[in-house]
Amino acid sequence: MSASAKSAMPTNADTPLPAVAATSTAALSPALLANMDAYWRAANYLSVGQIYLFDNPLLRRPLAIGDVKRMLLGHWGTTPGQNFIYVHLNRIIKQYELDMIYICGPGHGGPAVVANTYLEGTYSEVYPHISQDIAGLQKLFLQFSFPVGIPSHASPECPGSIHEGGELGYSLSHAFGAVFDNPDLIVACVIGDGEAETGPLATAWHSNKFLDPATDGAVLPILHLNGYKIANPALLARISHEELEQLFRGYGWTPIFVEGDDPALMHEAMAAALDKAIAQIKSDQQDARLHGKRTRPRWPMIVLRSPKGWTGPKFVDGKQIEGSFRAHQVPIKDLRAHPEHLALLETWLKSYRAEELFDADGKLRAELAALAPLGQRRMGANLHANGGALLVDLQMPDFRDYAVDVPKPGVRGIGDTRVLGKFLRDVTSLNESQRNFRMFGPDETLSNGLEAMFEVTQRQWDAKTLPNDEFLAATGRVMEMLSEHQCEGWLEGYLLTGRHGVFNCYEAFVHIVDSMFNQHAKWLDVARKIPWRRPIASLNYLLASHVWRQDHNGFTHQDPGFIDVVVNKKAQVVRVYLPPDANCLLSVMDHCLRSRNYVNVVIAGKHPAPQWLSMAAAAVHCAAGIGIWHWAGNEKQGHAAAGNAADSEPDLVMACCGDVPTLETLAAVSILRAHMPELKVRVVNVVDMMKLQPPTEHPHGLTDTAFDEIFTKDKPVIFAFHGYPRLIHQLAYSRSNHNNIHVHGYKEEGTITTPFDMTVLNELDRFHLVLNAIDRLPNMAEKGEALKRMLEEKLLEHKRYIVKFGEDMPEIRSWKWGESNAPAADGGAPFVPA
Ligand SMILES: Cc1ncc(C[n+]2csc(CCOP(=O)(O)OP(=O)(O)O)c2C)c(N)n1
Ligand SMILES: [Mg+2]
Repeated sequence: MSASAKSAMPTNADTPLPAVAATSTAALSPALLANMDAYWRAANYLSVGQIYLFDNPLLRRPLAIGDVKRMLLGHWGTTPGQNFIYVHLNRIIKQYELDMIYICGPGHGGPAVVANTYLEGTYSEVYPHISQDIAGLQKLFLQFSFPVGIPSHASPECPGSIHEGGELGYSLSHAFGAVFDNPDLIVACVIGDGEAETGPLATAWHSNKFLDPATDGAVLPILHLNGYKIANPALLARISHEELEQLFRGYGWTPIFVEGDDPALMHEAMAAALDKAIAQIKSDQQDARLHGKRTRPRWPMIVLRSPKGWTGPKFVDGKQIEGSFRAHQVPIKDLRAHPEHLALLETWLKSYRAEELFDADGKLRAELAALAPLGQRRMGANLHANGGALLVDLQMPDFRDYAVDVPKPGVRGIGDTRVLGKFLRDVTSLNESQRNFRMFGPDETLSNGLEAMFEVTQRQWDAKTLPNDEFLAATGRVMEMLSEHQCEGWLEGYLLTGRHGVFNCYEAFVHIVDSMFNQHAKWLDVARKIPWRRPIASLNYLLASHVWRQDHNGFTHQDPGFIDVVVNKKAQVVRVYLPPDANCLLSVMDHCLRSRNYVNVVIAGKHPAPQWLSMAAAAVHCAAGIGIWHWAGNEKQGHAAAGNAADSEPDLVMACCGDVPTLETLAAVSILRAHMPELKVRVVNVVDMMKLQPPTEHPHGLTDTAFDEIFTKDKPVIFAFHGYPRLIHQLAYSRSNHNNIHVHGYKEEGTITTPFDMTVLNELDRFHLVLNAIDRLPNMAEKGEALKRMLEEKLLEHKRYIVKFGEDMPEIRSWKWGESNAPAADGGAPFVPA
């Protein structure tokens, strides 16, 4: 369908449109049309007021330069179009009793969402000082983009927002995340035509193939085709109408065009388009819900082609503003230097005829206020946009029931994520009736070892299926699309509307969403300080298939740097866990799924690997986040042998963080203990990286005293770390023993090679750890030199062996803690711990 509502003014359309008589739809009575136009004018007035006015909010006296803010900030261009959309959505919410929220894709349209949530009354309810009178208006205007006021975007401070839209591209993925498992919700998602050029947005149109019309809600995309970005035309505005229509049809949507610039005609056209869209959504849903129709609907979407900066100044200083990129930010500037600009601003403000819109006290007139929906139907008050208010705790199985039996340290496991998979499977089934838990991932649930999920659920998929497909169904708890952006955006939308989930991803490729993580962490940081925003479930990353075990993939798949990105964010928001074995992984994930308002990063392995702790010990260790593994060290025996059991200082601390570093550390310790039994070695394992920071930097941080008790004040610490070594130094730089901490980690050496050789290439392997320890220990003399020569020979032997046989040496593959297979020097007794 297409409705053309053009005046003589040229718009950005380059192709004549088939004219549909807008008035033929008669969706609006003349009185309603007039009131809706007045409401739109009120929203536009409040938007311009926010950008410009310091005082004199209703222009009850002539505008003076002192009434204008000194710094003029904000974005006008997108705002009138969004105000137009909002007033029309209010009408259909009332008419069809819709449960609807609004996503402001071009989030720089903050003045629009603030203006509308103020007009509908929500704003004053959450911020009573911004009252519905002249004093409130003045504060509303002043706070916008003003020190200690509110940001210019659709930020967490704005009621009704789940999407700040500062970084463009994620609106549609957030919208879909919000409607999964919310069958009665419709998300009206405004997408900027510039935003639509971003990669994440371009692929988000495909989200319609993952929506179940029976059990999920609907998204109504509204492409805001105002023709321009900041300084350029928008691509979608410069392709032919036919091409644009075909593009969206190709994506599986039914585009409804509303095009023009004459307000009266456009009101009619927009109302008709929305009526049509809602009718189609309802009928598609009924077909699926009542008639069991299983074909994918071609959901409606709206293309709103209107001038950028609509109703604003047409020309300033001889340059076109309305309908051009110059409308993007503040259209009339330098008012203090150019008095004629003050007059232009006054004329612009007066064009909205505020005296017709607000009563003597400055309150929106009752007949206009009546256009807004009531109570929680108002988009600013809809609880879906304050998801924590709807959050229902997950039904959690007891993670201890999934414990791996670890009668002694070093027993071989099946792959830590495979154990976790069974726990997540049962989280899924226990919450099946609540429908508030989903797992997201780009095609990797199976390859990350979480195959147990498919014992109880499927991948949700509403495109074609073939008999040979596996685990695809119209409804399911697993969401897989090969776009990390979609997985992240869907999950964020799901969490922000009060549900729970996990994003499982290859460690290297989670970097694709570094920036989305940044934005979500910023949202959480701001939201947790806003009293009316209720805490939401944490965003849980499960990074399996990590840097150390990319056996078939090699260098491109080896990158542990996501942690570095994460730790830059506010300590109150981020948590990073590296459980060394399956029981620890279970304990950590149980904690993460119960937590609120965090981003939790959990890094775990999927390959068979040694298990260290019984479930009881794992729970204690993970609760502490860091601990001395007395069973692995020998400081107690060493001291006793030296006749000084009271002295608790070891000679050497071998620390580890991550599953592979833990394995290599324990293998290194077994070498040291076999060859230097008199050496007092302490083994420290770190699960919670934030323990390394001081408590002033992170709430989990160890005090200096506690840190010194674990790492000593002056003994060498050989620290085997999963990620880039610099990070440990960054976290521990202020500790008294920092100069003695020698970190081994990923040094960007990678290729397709054996698992052990990956550690050798990066000097994280047992031999290099021991070599470094010897160099750091005083008085090693001849014994140390002999061991070093032997280990250097071992490294050469390792290279010769893998090049010849293409796998690790048997003594590496079969190495087990506590067995007498530490390499024995001539005459050296092999180590067999008790
Ligand atoms: C990912 C990203 N890149 C760049 C920007 C800077 N930026 C802010 S607004 C804008 C233009 C947006 O144009 P459009 O989506 O068409 O919005 P509208 O015309 O409605 O203002 C750009 C490039 C951004 N916010 N996000
Ligand atoms: Mg635009």
